[in-house]
Amino acid sequence: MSRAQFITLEGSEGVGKTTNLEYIKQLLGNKSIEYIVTREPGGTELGEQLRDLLLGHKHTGMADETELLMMFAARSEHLDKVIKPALEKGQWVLSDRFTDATYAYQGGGRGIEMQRIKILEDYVQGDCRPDLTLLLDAPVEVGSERAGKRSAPDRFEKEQSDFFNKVRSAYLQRASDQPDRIKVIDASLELEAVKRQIDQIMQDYFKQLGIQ
Ligand code: Z5A
Repeated sequence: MSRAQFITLEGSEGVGKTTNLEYIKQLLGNKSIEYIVTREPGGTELGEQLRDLLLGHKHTGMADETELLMMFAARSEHLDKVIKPALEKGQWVLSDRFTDATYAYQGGGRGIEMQRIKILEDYVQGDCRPDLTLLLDAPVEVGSERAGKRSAPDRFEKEQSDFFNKVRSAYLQRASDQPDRIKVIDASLELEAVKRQIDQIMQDYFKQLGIQ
């Protein structure tokens, strides 16, 4: 049996990460794979408190570097308390966002040098990286419309479309740089068509790992 896998879901706001996470859980369940589901920023008590500070409107003028460091502070706790222990126990980890989001939002969106993010990634994570990343991609207007229908905007959702276009480009650039790990899914399609793409990727992945 292969070692436990670390899978992440990425994409800009409202593309359908949370919705499709449920579908991936089903696919793992069908293979009797033990897994945990988590999210970033968050996933631990401290991480969820940092999430509230990051997404809430109390600190609207937060410096970009502060935002970056808080993302990695939450991630450090998440790795230590949740992700690494689960993987060590043989449980797969399914995370709604991880470090690709930092490259996309703080790097692409805020304009922080990617090299600085890489230094923090290496420092905080050591050699821990996701094994597979599903990038749900859709034009910014599609995600904003879906997210808008759902709830009041958080501190990130208040950003303008220019910001989200930069986020999307940074994600797509990473996918083009790391095609073996990051699989791009056309999330602008209706939900059933999105699920079919996810199913194909996951079945190929199971096959690659020798999971019947
Ligand atoms: N952030 C960061 O800046 N740096 C970092 O390092 C990390 C995060 C880790 C929180 O993320 C914020 O943190 C995020 C980036 C930043 N801010 N933004 N923007 P989050 O994941 O909690 O927030 P989010 O991106 O806004 O995700 P979301 O709100 O949970 O959206 P989603 O999960 O992608 O979408 P959804 O809730 O599954 O779907 C939205 C609606 O669309 C819902 O009504 C669905 O029923 C509907 N939907 C879904 N798929 C479809 C299709 N295919 N057709 C039609 N309708 C659909």
